[in-house]
Amino acid sequence: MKIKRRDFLKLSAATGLAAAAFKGSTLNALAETPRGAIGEKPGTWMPSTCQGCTAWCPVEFFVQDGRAVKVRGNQLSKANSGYCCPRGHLMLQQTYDPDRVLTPMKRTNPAKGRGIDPKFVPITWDEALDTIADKMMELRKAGEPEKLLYMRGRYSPTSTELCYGTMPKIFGSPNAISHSAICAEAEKMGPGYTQGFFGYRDYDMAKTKCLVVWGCDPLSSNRQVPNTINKFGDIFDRGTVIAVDPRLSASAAKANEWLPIKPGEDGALAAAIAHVLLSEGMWSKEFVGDFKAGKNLFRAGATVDEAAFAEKETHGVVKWWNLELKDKTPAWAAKVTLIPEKQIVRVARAMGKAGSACAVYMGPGVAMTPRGTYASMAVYALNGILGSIETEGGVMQSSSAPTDKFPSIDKYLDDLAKKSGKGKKIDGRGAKDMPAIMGGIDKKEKDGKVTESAKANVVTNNVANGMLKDPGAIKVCISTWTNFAFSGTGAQRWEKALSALPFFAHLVTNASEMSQFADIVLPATFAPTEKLSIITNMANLHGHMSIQQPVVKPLGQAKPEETEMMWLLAEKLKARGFANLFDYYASIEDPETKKKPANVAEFVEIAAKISSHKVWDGKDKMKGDQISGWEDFKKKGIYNTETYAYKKNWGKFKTETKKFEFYSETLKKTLGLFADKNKTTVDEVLKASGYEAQGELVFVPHYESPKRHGSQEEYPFTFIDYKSRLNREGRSQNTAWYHEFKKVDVGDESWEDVVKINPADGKKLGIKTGDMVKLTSTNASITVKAKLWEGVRPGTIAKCYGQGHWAYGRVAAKDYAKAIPRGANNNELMPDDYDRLSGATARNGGFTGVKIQKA
Ligand SMILES: Nc1nc2c(c(=O)[nH]1)N[C@H]1C(S)=C(S)[C@@H](COP(=O)(O)OP(=O)(O)OC[C@H]3O[C@@H](n4cnc5c(=O)[nH]c(N)nc54)[C@H](O)[C@@H]3O)O[C@H]1N2
Ligand SMILES: Nc1nc2c(c(=O)[nH]1)N[C@H]1C(S)=C(S)[C@@H](COP(=O)(O)OP(=O)(O)OC[C@H]3O[C@@H](n4cnc5c(=O)[nH]c(N)nc54)[C@H](O)[C@@H]3O)O[C@H]1N2
Ligand code: SF4
Ligand SMILES: [Mo]
Repeated sequence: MKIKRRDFLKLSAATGLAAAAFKGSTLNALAETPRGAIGEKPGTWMPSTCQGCTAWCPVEFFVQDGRAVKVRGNQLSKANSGYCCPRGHLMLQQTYDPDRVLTPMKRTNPAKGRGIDPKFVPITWDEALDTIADKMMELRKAGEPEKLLYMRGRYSPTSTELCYGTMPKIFGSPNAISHSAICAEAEKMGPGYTQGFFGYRDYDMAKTKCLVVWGCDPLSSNRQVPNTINKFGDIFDRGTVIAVDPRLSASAAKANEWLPIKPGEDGALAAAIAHVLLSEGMWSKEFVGDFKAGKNLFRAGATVDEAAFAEKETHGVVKWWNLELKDKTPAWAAKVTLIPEKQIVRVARAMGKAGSACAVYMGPGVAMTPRGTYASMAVYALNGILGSIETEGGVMQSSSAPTDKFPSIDKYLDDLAKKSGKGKKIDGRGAKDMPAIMGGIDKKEKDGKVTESAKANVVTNNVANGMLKDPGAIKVCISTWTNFAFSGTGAQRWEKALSALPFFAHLVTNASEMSQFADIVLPATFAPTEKLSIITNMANLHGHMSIQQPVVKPLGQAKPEETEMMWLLAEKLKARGFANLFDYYASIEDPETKKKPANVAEFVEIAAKISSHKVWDGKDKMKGDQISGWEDFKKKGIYNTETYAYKKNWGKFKTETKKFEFYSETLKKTLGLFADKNKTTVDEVLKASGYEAQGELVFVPHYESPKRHGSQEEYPFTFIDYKSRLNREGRSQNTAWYHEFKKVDVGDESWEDVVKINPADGKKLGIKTGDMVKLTSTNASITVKAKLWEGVRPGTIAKCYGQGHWAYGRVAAKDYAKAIPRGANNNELMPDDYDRLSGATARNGGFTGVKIQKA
């Protein structure tokens, strides 16, 4: 007898099968909820926003009897056309995860470390907040508020300002640390130092004639999965899809051309493609300009007179050719990249043929590597040669929806905050060997005088090193939505640093790895279904602003961490004589009624209204969707901007020359300012930060050889890390659906965490599919199951990021009580290293050498 899925659901509800699967802390909450098959009972679609990945999709939940039972894209969304990706559906299991933290908890075992039971006991919200406020006040009383560290992981782009941007500053600490440098910051260096745009790009996928996915797999991950799934198939009718990835990704499996590049050699391939495009006359005459005499003088090996070329929207193409490209022939690149010369030429020509309708979609695979800034510039600059910047079928700067800022905090900074807030940050940014100049130049005008300095970026993963080096530097740490003891490379350093931290409060949904070191754990709302906030993003040539709202009642005693928890904490600080944070929060004003918040609920709503009011209050004339009031916005859940206008920024790029800079005057100026501040030279800075280039080469996109931890002899394999299609960053692995459907990752297996090894290597090592193997790097060893697979070339091995949780919950970990991981965490294998010009953590580019032994 065949049982249909629908019948199975009914059967399981009737026999209590489903309830049995949810044994645990939320059993009672779940048992109270009436159940039935979807569609049998009336329900409502309620809009909210998914934050499973950085697409931040506007979605809708179907809610029956107070329970969310189904997910789809917001039908009004122009970014995802009403669809969500496979991992959007995991939100249901995440919301009702039986292992969620339901009440505040305090540690009763002072010993901290992996596998040491924290002996958490439930406490009241009051007790938890009293303790945190007491610890914070001790710092202010001792005159050392800078010893407060606030770390945020994933966040809401608007309400984060009320904590990350506000709380530490008003308190008096410079130590507000965001996760962004373990995310994808190095990727912004390419568009940043060529085009003056330090941000993520959008792509005209509906029109592109050639899509080059380079170091990312946009069908599975990256920043616009539903839009890519929607548009990808049609590109084949118009032209070519090219994938540059050392691993057979979902996009590579479908592409016309797959270039399984040797990890970390992207700068070489990009240089050779640029060489072909220039020497074969395939650059954009409209964007780049032309030789004055009309004849192409770009010939392999030959220097060109700068005066012979008249540039239009760009700056320094001839300098770039002379300094870098003239000798970077496809034959040269073939040797280092292992991509055949013929294929390099063929691909370059396909790109040239599509011209300004060729979009180079660059991802972290290129950039999140130890010398990633230059690879990022080299790959991104191809868009400049092709002239596909803001053109039909090309690459756009992101559209943004018009959020409003919260009022200035200046009035609320007391003398101590002003003094201590200016101190050195714990992440080491700005040192000679850690420039972290992602963001270019900061220009400030005061009393008619303009001062300039290099903008500093956060160096998230270096915080653990800072804490280990100076154990007294941080005494109190508050952190929201983070799991750096799992998500940062060299994760063991975080375990050590957190073990030594005197006081740590963690505001999260689940007691994952980092929470095991906490003194207090506070139950946070699961953002997409339980929190009120405003989210902005873009895709498909539209920006959008969408609401995130409690479509169901928060589980247990969960509260939103960025708004409600901060208000409650501010009240406690006020009761202890430090009122500035509370007074600031209480000063914000409802844009509609002009009322100030009288209580926490009003504060949360007013915050959301401030961020979003421009799109619904009718005072600003909106060019996109027309929305009549706050209630209408909550009902629709989304505002879409007008369509992105092509060539919008031509002639006014935010670079020093206002042009697209192949010779980056912007980088030259920024590095100059940085070197001056550190009383050294640009060449010294580059050397100290581990780059190869010196002199003029520093200012152009160029090839740097890949940096590798471990010698080829001792560690003969090169490790490739990538994201699962089902990873909701580090957060979906406690859902059963994650493991059940794991096989949707090309080459992966359900309920397993396999390392993929080329069959030729397997044969040499005597390893078969299913064998347990020990992988050893310079950092540590992990043990996992082997799978022989032809999707990686001999000499490289690939393993998905996401598994290896030893905490988090009873599905994510193999044995939560004994701290035994399910699978293995790549971040324990990979050492911590950085693209030091951006401060970003390396996880790609094959920087980890590995040896393989049978376990
Ligand atoms: N499914 C899914 N999607 C996500 C997320 C998620 O967790 N899951 N997270 C979101 C977030 S926070 C971010 S920051 C984005 C970014 O996420 P992605 O764009 O997915 O970036 P990575 O995970 O760094 O993936 C790196 C890619 O580069 C390849 N690669 C590794 N080394 C090299 C190399 O040397 N050269 C080249 N050319 N390629 C290389 C890998 O095989 C992989 O395909 O994704 C977002 N989207
Ligand atoms: N090897 C390797 N490492 C990586 C990556 C990779 O591709 N490979 N990707 C990197 C990238 S791009 C990123 S962005 C980072 C992400 O890494 P982090 O910023 O550390 O965040 P996560 O690990 O996704 O989640 C942190 C914790 O937040 C809690 N949580 C889950 N949902 C919610 C919620 O709704 N609200 C609150 N308050 N808490 C919640 C859970 O306890 C979870 O453990 O990881 C990076 N690490
Ligand atoms: S996981 Fe990402 S792509 Fe998928 S629905 Fe959520 S935000 Fe959109
Ligand atoms: Mo990220």
